[in-house]
Amino acid sequence: MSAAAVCVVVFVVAAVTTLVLPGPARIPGGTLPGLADAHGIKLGVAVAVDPLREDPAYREIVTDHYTSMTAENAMKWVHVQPERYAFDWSGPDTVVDFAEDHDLDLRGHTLLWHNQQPAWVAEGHYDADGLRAVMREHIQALLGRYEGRIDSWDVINEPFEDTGTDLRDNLWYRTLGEGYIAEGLWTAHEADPEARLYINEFGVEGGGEKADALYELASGLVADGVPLHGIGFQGHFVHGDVPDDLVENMRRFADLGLDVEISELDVRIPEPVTDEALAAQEDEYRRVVEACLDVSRCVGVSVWGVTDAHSWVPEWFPGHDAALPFDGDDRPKPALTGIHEALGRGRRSAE
Ligand code: 9MR
Repeated sequence: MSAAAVCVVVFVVAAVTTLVLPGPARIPGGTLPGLADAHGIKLGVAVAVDPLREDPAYREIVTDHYTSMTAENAMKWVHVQPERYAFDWSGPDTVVDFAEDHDLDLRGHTLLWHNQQPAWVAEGHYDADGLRAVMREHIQALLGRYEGRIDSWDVINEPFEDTGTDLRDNLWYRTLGEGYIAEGLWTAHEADPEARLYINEFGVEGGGEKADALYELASGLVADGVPLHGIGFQGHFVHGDVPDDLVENMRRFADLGLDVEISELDVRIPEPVTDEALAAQEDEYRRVVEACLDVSRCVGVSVWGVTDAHSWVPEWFPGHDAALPFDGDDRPKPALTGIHEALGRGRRSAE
């Protein structure tokens, strides 16, 4: 074969390889976990218990691509303590053991929230002292059981109304007043003094009045010496609407001395899901990971589900799909390449 022919063959093979091979193989410079570790951020994923136990392909996606896990549902109140004093540790144990076996960090999710509360809590008609006792028992049992094994906890989840600036009118607020937030954080701190404690919220990733209200709340808690260590910006985005001021917004929270992280990233695409939309989604994932890398106190980015087959999106937003970096057949999507490219670029120090 002539040199020219060899060149053509090499070129064609390279081109075909580039087209056919999925995301990470196209990007030089290391594995996702290796790059995430090298740049000092966690790359996390929310997991469900059943596929973690039963599906080897699911497990492999987690261990090959991520350095951290969040239990998508298993540590929520309704599953952990469905009846008072009747704790079910089977789900959380599976997640915690898996994380330890594979050397993954763990985000604990979540303690005080308005959803997925069992009826005995939600309809318990407790007065303030009664509810305070219920809160302490739950937090002490859960954090106590896994003390030192779960790196951070979403202690307060979604404390603001969906839109606007009001604190959410949830059971905790109605019964204990605004102070429930500090009480929850102090209780969690006593139960596991090493755990990093978070407020986790949505619709606050870019600037705006809800983000400003969260900033005021966080500033006050920090000034009062309450053990608040970080803010989780959930990051449930709609394709085409990822804010462009993520860095600026996260930095002002970081300047309070708080860690920040993107805690539940997904980018849902209105159907029909086209190749163009998936390509643009690649850029959106890249931008979000770059934003984290551009904030020195951003400790990680977690995506909210292992594959599109496990995502909450199609059920909750009919007509939207394809929000995650792996498709419903466990294949990597362009979004994974976006993450990989951002990590390949690394941190820019511009603060
Ligand atoms: O992904 C979770 C889904 O399986 C549950 O049905 C739902 C119940 O409200 O909660 C979802 O997770 C939520 C998370 O705990 C808090 N932020 C919003 C997430 C998506 O709703």
